[in-house]
Amino acid sequence: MTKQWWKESVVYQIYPRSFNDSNNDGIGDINGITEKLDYLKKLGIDVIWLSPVYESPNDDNGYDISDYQKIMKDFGTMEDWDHMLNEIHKRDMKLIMDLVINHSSDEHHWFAESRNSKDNPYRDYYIWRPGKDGAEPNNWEAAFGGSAWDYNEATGDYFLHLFSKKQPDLNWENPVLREELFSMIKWWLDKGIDGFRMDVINFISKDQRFPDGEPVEGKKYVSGHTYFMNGPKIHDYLQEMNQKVLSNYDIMTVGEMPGATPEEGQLYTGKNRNELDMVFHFEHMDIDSGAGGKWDVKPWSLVELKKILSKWQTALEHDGWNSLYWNNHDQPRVVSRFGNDTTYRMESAKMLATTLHMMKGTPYIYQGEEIGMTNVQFDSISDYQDIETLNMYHEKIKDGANPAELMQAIYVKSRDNARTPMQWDSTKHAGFTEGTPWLAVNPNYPPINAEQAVADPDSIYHYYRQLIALRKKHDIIVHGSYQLLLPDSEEIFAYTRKYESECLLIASNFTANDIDFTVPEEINMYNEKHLLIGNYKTSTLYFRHLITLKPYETRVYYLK
Ligand code: TEU
Ligand code: CA
Repeated sequence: MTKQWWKESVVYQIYPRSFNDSNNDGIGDINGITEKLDYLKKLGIDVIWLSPVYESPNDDNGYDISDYQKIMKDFGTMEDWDHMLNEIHKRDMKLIMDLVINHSSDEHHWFAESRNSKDNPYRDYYIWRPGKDGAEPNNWEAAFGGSAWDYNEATGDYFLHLFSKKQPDLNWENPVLREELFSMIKWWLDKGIDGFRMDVINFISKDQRFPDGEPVEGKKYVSGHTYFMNGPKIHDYLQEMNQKVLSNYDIMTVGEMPGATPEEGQLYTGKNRNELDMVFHFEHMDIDSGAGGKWDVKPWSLVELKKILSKWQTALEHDGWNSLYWNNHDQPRVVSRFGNDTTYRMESAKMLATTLHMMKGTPYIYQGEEIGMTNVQFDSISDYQDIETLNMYHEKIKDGANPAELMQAIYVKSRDNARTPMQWDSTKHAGFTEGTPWLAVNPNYPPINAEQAVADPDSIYHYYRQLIALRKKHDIIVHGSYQLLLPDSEEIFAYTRKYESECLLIASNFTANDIDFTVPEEINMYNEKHLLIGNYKTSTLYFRHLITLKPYETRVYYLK
């Protein structure tokens, strides 16, 4: 394996609660993952990213950790985890764990101590500030609604929580806290894992003045992002973590970075920066959000999507590295969001996969994406479980919002779209559990499930297998330079990749209509031309200057 093996890898994200339930309590678990490792190996993935399985009260489904070195009972035991890691490594796959160290759970013993008294040894593990004019220290809004500060009787002051009030932010200014976290990180690495995905890692450094955010007419609480996103000491902290721990292991690290720009992305991942290997940015995940934020759904533009992804391809072209993703446990299903989850579900899922996997960077597949799982539309808000969705709904209903309109926004954007149980087969609850699933299975599972996909050679699953296999076979996919074509087209996403004497031409139709694609002149300088992969059987194997792309058709031509 080369030192930077993660540049050639494909990562598969597992959201354990919804992946596979081995003991029929309705909750996915670690032994359920181990049961499905051969399915993942057959898909061809190299690395598994496992969302949190640590002890947690589940206020935010495990992103609120109460013991970083214990396994949540719902998911099994540390022995189950050790067995899973061993089975993953036996299959020549790797495991990265989810590191949630911007905040802990309020049920972590550190916080229980910290809130006890102002002179408690753990006091400065968290961020405490006195109130101002009888109210919170500033006007920041928490991601899950309300103020980002909560009052604590015992000490008569407030603690910061950028997410839920049960997720108090850790105080990274405190070197003792940093050392505690570094030794926990080392403990997991010494257990043999292969790296980390780091949760909102670019939030850990806050402007210590904690100034008010920009006021917004009619809003009591507003964004404080300016004062904690890519904060003043973020690079110091990441370089310290790298120097003291990460650099001593052959691992991969990917930082989840809401609000990161390509320039910052280069600072986080540049080869001489000694920070992280790659980042998840969010720019392409915000293109269907209006001025009112995530729930203010607006039509998205392909021109804007191409501009954003191309900007990141170019910015990290020579130094730094991209992660490539459409989906994760926080985002709606891409075939429903940017494709067509009815008439052209199969074609558009394959087109989206091709468009992403042929770019430069490490591709991430989120569980169920490889079989074209779609968004869900539950009848009532009581069918939903996600804290972000529920808090938004109840807050807006209090403000007089129309329930039906809120449900429409929830259908498009709720995180529960990604969290309905993995659809394994057409038996009850899609084979996810023989109990009652913690969150209902999407009712469209009878035709959309892994068993059907593995049996159908034309399935999205087998198409993903081909894409992954191509990445292993052609260096140009990993190392080739990227060049966008037709930047102003709202129908076609076309680009080239070039490497030594080779070129790939990728052309994807993002519409439900036949669209003509004029092949760029420069292509004629190549003698050898053939179709590398396409999602229509009838894709021609040879060139013409004018190609008519069918609805959601994608083609990758190999040129030399
Ligand atoms: O998400 C960080 C984040 O920015 C989320 O607020 C995300 O943008 C939002 O949910 C999209 O609607 C990470 C985890 O991925 C998420 O599951 C956690 O809820 C959050 O941090 C707090 O740990
Ligand atoms: Ca279970």
